[in-house]
Amino acid sequence: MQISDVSLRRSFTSRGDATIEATVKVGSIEATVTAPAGASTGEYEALHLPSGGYDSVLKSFKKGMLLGIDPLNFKDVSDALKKMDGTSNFSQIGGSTSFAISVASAVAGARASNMQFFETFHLKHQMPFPIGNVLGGGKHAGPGSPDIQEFLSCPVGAKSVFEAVSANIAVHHEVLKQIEKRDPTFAGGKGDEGAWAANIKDEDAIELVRSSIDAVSKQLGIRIIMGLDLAASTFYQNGVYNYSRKGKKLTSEEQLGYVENIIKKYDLKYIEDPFDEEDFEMFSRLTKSVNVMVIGDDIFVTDTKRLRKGISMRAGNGVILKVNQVGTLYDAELFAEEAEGAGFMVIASHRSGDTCDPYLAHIAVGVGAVLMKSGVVGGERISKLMELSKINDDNPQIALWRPII
Ligand code: 2PG
Ligand code: MG
Repeated sequence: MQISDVSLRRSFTSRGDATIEATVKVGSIEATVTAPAGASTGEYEALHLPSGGYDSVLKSFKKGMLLGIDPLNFKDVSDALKKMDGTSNFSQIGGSTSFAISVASAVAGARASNMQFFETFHLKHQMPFPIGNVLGGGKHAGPGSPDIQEFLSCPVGAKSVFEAVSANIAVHHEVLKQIEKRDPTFAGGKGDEGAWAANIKDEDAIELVRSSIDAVSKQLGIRIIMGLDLAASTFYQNGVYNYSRKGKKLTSEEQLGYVENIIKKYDLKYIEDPFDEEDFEMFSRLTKSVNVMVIGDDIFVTDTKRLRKGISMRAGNGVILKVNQVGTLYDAELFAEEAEGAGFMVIASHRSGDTCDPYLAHIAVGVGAVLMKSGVVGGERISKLMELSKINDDNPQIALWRPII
């Protein structure tokens, strides 16, 4: 089986960012994939698009380097893309091009072999629970919204993915009700990922989401845990955490105390990026002092080298995996393998600017993720959630993760 053709087109993400769509052909079978794009990007991520955009991608794109490769050989496809690009961060062809070709090759290869895409991964498969943001702020919403980027809900007591997705949607609806009760003039705005974008301060928002989750959990009789993605690098400026929307500045030491305090006070079980992406030390201290999921996104950027440093310092106990941060499925799979080998949990994640492609669900199951972070509502989020639910229904032999928190 060989890649017989590759073509590129320009496209857009759900936020309207320019992006790349790739079609890979394997004989008469083909697959088309469009790359997502983040807003709260880590310093060390692959570059989404070169500054010259699509035209400059086309100048560096050499399709001949991919023809004849086995589309299911993640490594050969990755090596060819890296050779074509020639830089360490895909700054010539763009991480978007690399992502789209890498994923489309595997999807086309799976189709040509009558396999499901998730089956082409080499790690132990697992059915993750969906985790999604019901209220948002930071770089995903306007200046009146909280400094904290994501207020997350995860129904770990659900018996199926469908039940979990339904519970998260119920929480999303409950959050709207509670926002409207506080602010009858709320115009119903949402941020980039479909989470409510309300004019509310961080702690009031935590309290509101906490009470919404508790109400739905009680009503449905399902355990639902709450989490936050602070995306703290986005407001770490000149050595302090600058919560500018509520006029508060915290030193690193104070930030640690603040995070420990809200974890305890609101029974949070999941904390992502509570510190700046360079502060491995603080990640490590928090992981020692609390018994919750401490997850690194911008700190690791799906990069195995940065992860190794994190593992040696126990800077967290889980990682976000975003294929477009590193550029290829091969590198993302190595990253997941390294994380799992060290006992770190893997959370496969969407991007704030995403597409209606459903493939994240297969990546999540394929790498044995414990959670799939993909929002709650919106076409580009629902496509992934329903694909995960379908994989769950069609493959009862793949067990749902058993939460350890
Ligand atoms: C994150 C992501 C996805 P972005 O920080 O975890 O929610 O946001 O894609 O903007 O980096
Ligand atoms: Mg994040």
